[in-house]
Amino acid sequence: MEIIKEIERLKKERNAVILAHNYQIPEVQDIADYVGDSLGLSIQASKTEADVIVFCGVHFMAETAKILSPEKKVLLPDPASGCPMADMITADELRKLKAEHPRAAVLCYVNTSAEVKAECDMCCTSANAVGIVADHMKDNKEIIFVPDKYLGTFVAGKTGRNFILWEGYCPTHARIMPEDIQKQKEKYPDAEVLVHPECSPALTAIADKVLSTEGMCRYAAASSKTEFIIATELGILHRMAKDNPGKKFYPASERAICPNMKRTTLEKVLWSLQDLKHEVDVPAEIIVRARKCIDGMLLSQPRH
Ligand code: CIZ
Ligand code: SF4
Repeated sequence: MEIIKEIERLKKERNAVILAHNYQIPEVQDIADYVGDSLGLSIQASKTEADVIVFCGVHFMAETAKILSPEKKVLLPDPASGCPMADMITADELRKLKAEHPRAAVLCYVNTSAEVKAECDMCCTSANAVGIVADHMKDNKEIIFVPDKYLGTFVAGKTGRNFILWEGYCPTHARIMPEDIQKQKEKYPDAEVLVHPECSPALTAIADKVLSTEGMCRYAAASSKTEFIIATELGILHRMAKDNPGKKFYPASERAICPNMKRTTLEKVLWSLQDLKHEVDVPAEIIVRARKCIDGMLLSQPRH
């Protein structure tokens, strides 16, 4: 295809790398240099030698890449690709919550703006949240966890801790209902049910395994089972099927589509490389403050 050739040519000319999240559309995943979760993408962003990072994901992920590589140009092919969950808490709201709990340590999910991260002590992804709390926050008597109340509830349960939670959630994962899983279980009784911790407790309760997207990919590859019902954003199914020929992956719900993740198209990736747009910038002072908790996130290995 002409467009793919042109993307490849411009990528070389610009010395660019294309990073794509697991929830991106198949065509975008297929032209990316690396496909992964926000932890993996952040690691790639931190060690790339490219001058330009085309980030096929949502805004907070591109901001994280910029914080890790401030000297690089970080581009978001569609500037309107936001994350409604990340938008559910502002830095002002977090400062107010901190003032109400002055002794609490603050842990944020990576799905937050750079400004919110600048207010936090630690940052986690769904792949390493349990490990960060168990290994690095043992001595913190009070912990504020923002913004995902479902991930927070899940991690609190796993670690036996009590968190001060925020009322945030992912609208895409919240659309998956327990009855969707029941229906798929009736159709595919031998399938294992893998549920993302952004789903509600009603779903994590009926899961065979609760895993981040990378955790799901690793688990499915290693499992002797051949059928899986997947309760997360549908984009992951492309990668799972591609990496595991012979195994079958069924969506828990056809409704689990993140409109923001689907905004990135091949055309927009091409335009992004042609025009060097849309650049994501983070103020220097925020970079310094947010960097500390992101560095901690990168050092903590995934634990499922
Ligand atoms: O951390 C990420 O990339 C997200 C949003 C989900 C996951 O579990 O990988
Ligand atoms: Fe945000 Fe949910 Fe979309 Fe992920 S799937 S980017 S958490 S809205």
